[in-house]
Amino acid sequence: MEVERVSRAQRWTAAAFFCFSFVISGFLAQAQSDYQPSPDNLKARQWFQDAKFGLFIHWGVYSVLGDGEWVFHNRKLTLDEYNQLPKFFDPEKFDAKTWVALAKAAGMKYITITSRHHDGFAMFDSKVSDWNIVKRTPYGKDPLKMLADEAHRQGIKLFFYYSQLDWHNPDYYPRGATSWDNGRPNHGDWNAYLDDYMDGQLRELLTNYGPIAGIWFDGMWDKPDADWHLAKTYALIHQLQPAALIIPNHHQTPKPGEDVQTFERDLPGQNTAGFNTKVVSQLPLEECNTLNDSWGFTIADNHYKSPEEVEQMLVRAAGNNANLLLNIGPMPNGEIQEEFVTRLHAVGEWLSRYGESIYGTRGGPIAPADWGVTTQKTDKIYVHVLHWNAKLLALPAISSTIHSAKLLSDGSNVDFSQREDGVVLTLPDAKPAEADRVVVLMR
Ligand code: JFZ
Repeated sequence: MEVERVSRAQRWTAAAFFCFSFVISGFLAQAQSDYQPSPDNLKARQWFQDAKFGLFIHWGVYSVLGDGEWVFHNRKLTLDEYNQLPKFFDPEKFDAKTWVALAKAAGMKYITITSRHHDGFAMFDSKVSDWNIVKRTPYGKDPLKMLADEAHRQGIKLFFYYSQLDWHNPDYYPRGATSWDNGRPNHGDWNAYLDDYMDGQLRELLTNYGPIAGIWFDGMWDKPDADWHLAKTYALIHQLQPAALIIPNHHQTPKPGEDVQTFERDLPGQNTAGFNTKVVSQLPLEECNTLNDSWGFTIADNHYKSPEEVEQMLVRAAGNNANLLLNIGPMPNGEIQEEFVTRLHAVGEWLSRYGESIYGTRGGPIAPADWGVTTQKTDKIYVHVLHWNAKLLALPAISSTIHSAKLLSDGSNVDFSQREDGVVLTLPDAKPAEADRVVVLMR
């Protein structure tokens, strides 16, 4: 009897294992063209849309030169020249706790950090290649591990930016639009680059750092016509961490397997930057933008946005049903410059008062316009008045009946009249340096 039960259990295990491996291999082999997001993934998308605000961090050995993350390319350096940079990268002031606490103080719910940028330099402990922070720098430690541990501890989610474009690895061949003669040979193994090197590193990132909220890809635009083996890479990610969101900065219509559509320095559908798509998909949306004009640490960039400008940027993103991923470029010593810190604290203070009209909302029922935007949550419509000097603001018609209108800041009543062709609000005067007058409409 005992024996019988064991063997039956074993048969079941074997059968289950057979089915499991069949499903997994089938899943991996098959294109993600009939991609059905997993329940965990769908839940993560909801979380993402509710989160609204994230911290983008561009940090790498390029930070040493204080001239942005494109310095390798912009100065047309050779491999031999650039290879010296890691020797000077020693961020003795880096403190994961401080970074995570800063993001939290700013009211941000996630961090997206460069695990490697176009220079291909891994800012983490990678066994796939020694072109990484542990092997090549005097620092010798893995800051992403410390950041991941700290993010988990403080309850903030972590995404990894990963550049598919590579200016360093010879197997990134044939090279792309941004290539220059930096001393790489004129041959290389593209398939090895994708399947061994890139997928190998992604496997490390999704295995060794606990739950990762997603991968933020960048650089496909360097070789728009190449076969990037996307189905394979995306399947690998979803297999290793089903909830992880794939966010590609390829500036194209989303492809199967992708979970969030991102827009660089632009609101969804507005292509002022010149390289974004005007197609806005049904996926969760994100806008990334900079706090000054740069991504990576740039010593000569003093063009900081004011706290009010940043608050308005966040509000406009939310009103367009999108998140804002706001960037800082920390210094090579691991510190974050004061100009970033004060602005992030100011936005966090603003969010502590107005967060209700941002977090957990979706784009409102009224189309975004020059005067401002709307967000909505259950029975509330938040009218964000960003750019309007007149006393009366006439909004387009709203299908539901409005029962009351109040200022979010102090709960005072706002006079309004609803007619078939619109809603007219009598606005209070704007206070000096007030980024946003928020009127809450109850429907
Ligand atoms: C890309 C990166 O090149 C940049 O360094 C930064 O990481 C940013 C978030 O993403 O920026 C781009 C990408 C593509 C174009 C321009 C900037 N493009 O196609 O013109």
